[in-house]
Amino acid sequence: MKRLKSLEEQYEELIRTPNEKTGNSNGIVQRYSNPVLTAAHTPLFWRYDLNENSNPFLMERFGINAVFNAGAIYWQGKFLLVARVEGSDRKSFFAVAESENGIDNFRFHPLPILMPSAGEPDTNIYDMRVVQHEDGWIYGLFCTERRDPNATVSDQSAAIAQCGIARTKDLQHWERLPDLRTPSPQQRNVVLHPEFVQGKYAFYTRPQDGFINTGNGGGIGFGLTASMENAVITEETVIDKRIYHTISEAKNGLGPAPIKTAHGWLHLAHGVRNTAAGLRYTLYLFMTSLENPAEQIYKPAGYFLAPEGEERTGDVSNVLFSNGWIATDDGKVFIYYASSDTRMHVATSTIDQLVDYCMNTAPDQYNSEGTTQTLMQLIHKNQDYIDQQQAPVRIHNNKDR
Ligand code: M1P
Repeated sequence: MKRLKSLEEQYEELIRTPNEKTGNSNGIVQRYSNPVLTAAHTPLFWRYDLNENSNPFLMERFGINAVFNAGAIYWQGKFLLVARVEGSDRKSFFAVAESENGIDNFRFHPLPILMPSAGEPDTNIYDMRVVQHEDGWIYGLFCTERRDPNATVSDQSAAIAQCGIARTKDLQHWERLPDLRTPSPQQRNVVLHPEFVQGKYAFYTRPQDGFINTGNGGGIGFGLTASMENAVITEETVIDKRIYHTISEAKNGLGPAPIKTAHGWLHLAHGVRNTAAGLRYTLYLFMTSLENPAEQIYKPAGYFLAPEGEERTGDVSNVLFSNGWIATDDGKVFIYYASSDTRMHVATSTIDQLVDYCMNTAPDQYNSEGTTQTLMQLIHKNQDYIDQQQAPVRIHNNKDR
């Protein structure tokens, strides 16, 4: 009993710890000192049998390995994360955690989501994108993974990934719909656009040939379907390609559903490159046209968030991954991202900052000379500005910069 009391105290202290801003904002986003969700944030009554008679050693009866890759939605005045919770048996499931301010004090709802299957049972489900669609439903799109039926007995890792679809009105009761069908043999990182496009449901996809490698596929795709009850995409157009010697040369995938701004749809995605130390996942932004969300209009070079400090290590090190963000009515943006497939963090920004970043950061020139020229232009611009500052009449004196 003494140990249980101590566990409860530690748990409450963890949940109630305030999350402070770190001092190193790059002007694009503000990071915070603590993760917002970890395995230790899951309720004690999920992990322990609290009955002294059936658990005299007060041992964990259900191991939780990690909490990461959460979808996000602002719902009834609260910030909700639909987290990927991974048991120590390597199976993931979804569970909702909520906070009043979106920065700290995230607390799990008592029960996880019991996701119904669609025909053949899912072996593993993960990475839900939560989308409030204009048709009135909240949709959850996630990866459903099943063993490859053609795999040999000696190969116990070959899998087929597809996009599972479920919908809800209350985030508690979920109706499972048939999995999305596309021309690609594998799909992961599929996202529903929040509005109808040409009167149809619009999906961002990530066609790929293999479970890990994209093969001839890859890139962020776009396709339309008339119905969610029988979602079939017959034509996928790649709207953001993977390109040699960029942060997404190996693969990329859309994160959460895009945010509508006055200047276009704002998209958050992950890009993956190969290194001698394995794959490196970073986060990048781009924008597409309001008239045609499949038409890219701005894409700054490189990433805007990459693993730092403790974010660099975990079950799959050197990974930042995001499938959830929340834009509030006052123009703030809460970016929820996971580090190294282990824990969840928040970074804050505003629509104005993120749009400014997209519109005014130079695009990739795809070679070192172009990169150097981009830098030269900035240096010369700054030199001109400094020269003007030294002139007797200053153009302005903005102390906030
Ligand atoms: O391990 C890093 C990520 O790998 C996959 O993402 P992608 O399909 O883009 O490679 C997913 O399994 C994701 O969950 C995971 O975080």
